[in-house]
Amino acid sequence: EAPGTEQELTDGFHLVIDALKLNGINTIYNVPGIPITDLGRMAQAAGIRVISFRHEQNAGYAAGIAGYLTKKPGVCLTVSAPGFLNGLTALAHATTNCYPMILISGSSEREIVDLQQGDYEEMDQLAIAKPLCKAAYRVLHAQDIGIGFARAIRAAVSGRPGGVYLDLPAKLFGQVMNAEAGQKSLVKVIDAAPAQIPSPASVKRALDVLKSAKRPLIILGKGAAYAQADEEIKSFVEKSGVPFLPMSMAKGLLPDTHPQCAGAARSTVLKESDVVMLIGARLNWLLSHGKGKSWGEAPKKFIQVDIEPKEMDSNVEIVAPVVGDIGSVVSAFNQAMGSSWTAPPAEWTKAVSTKREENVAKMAPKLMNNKSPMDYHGALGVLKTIIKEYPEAILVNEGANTLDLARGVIDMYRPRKRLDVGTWGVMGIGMGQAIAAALETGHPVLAVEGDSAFGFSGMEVETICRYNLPICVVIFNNDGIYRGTDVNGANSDPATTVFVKGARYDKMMEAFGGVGVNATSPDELKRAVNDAMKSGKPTLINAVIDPAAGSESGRIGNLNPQSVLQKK
Ligand code: OXT
Ligand code: MG
Repeated sequence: EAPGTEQELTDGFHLVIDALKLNGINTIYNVPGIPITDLGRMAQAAGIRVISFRHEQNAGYAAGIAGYLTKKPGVCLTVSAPGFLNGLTALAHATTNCYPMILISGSSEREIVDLQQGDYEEMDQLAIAKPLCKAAYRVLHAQDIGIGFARAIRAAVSGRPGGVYLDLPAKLFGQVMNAEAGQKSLVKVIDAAPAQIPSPASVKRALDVLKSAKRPLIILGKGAAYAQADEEIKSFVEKSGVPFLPMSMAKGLLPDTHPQCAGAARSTVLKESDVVMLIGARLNWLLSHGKGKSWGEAPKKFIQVDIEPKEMDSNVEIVAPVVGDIGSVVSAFNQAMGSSWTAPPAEWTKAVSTKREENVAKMAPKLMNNKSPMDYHGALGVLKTIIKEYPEAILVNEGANTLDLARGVIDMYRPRKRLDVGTWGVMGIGMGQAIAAALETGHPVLAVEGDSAFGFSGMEVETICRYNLPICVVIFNNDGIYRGTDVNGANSDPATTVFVKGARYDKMMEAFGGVGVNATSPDELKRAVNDAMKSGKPTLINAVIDPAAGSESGRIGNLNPQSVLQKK
């Protein structure tokens, strides 16, 4: 090299940051430490939002739900072995729920790890991640960073979205290369999630089956919400005149108060329908696998719309599979239906709406009680009104009774506003999802949490205060898991499902400068939540619930195995 022509250099740190920015990824959910502390610092300096959590699992759940809300991969960045493992639950959760997410973990020296010589945080992370995600890659050379990120992004969002693992060994960050060559090595991913157009024959078959129905039903899953084809879906459902049942996170795709909504007549429509069209919903345990008691005796035909061909016939025969992305499929339906679609028999739609009105009327008086301590319905009646007044607010929800009753009681009005435990029924998503929802959407968040559920991510209230996020956490404090009334007959240890009686979770929020409120009646709860929604200040309300009000496992107590020897 001639003197005075010193070449410009770049390194692994900068190439990682440039690769993210080039692909429009502007937020990282992170817990710092060796070997990625400086990466976080430099990313922040380069204009990326680096949100620093207290535990990687919560950062991971934040990244996953960010992916769901934005259709861009949510990125979680962790340290090696233990940090990686802490993030892994969230990665597996993202894959199961079809959220696009990339878990990036720093890792230790390959040479030492592979010879198992006991390196700092030694672990073969790539091998461990592989079975739990859609794809897993390791980048060993700085010049491969561009390709590594391109593969990770494409794998996360294309086809059925999911979790991707990207392993970045510590050594990679310091590797130096020519800056221009480095820039050229980066890849801006083109058309990361290409439309998947359904075959015309499959579209016709599906509509023919739907047309032949006497008692049709449409089930909308969170895949339909993810698609962001809200207008197409709404006009399809309305044009068809078919009653629709939203799965938990599909609530609000069309308002729960829509005249065709069958949410409050769930048992009736599952049992009595003769043709069921699934749109972005899977026939897993949440739909009793499409068979058995909940589906009734009458023969049933299933139409399924899904981007993943392997989903078809997974549990029962699908007579009309339609493989494609939901936006493309539903717009093909709309086109093929033309203007001459005949609504389903009035006998059926009338029966469904009558059942719905009956159930809604039955519930209404329960929501108006002003008992103290509160029961679930009294407290939820208040929150139902608040979501009606703030339909843009995002509802995060976890627990058992707290989850199942809130799902039924709180009507949703807009798409992707209800974020909950998803396919696994996992506790711990609360604060991570609330934080990401606030950051990614700018809307206020109401997190309705069982006291047990909250415990899985409770330390992140500090994160909420640190970033001053418009999040109102309401803890349904019934002194325990399902109920606070269990007793241990054998010794002086507390029963396994009960917590400290009369705990004051609101003090946790105060410890970090947020607003804490103890609410013992629906009136007090209403005032406190309204104040929080108005002020946008980080708030935690300890809502005192009657410890005897809940039931075992909420609505899914039937899934508990029973001992024949010992009756509960
Ligand atoms: O038609 P019918 O008559 O059937 O009536 C239905 C609707 O028509 C009607 N409905 C309405 N009526 C009137 N008005 C309106 N608006 C209306 N809307 C609906 O109501 C009924 C019910 O409707 P729904 O809900 O749609 O139907 P159903 O039959 O319930 O649906 C079935 C399911 C399966 C689809 C549904 O139940 C569902 O989605 N369930 C999800 C359940 C779930 O995921 N639960 C979480 C896991 S439970 C357990 O595992 C817990 N753990 C263990 C644990 C976990 N999970 N994770 C980890 C990491 N570690 C451990 C723990 C620790 S829960 C838990 C903590 C619990 O304690 P907390 O303190 O947090 O919570 P509390 O219980 O409050 O104390
Ligand atoms: Mg509880």
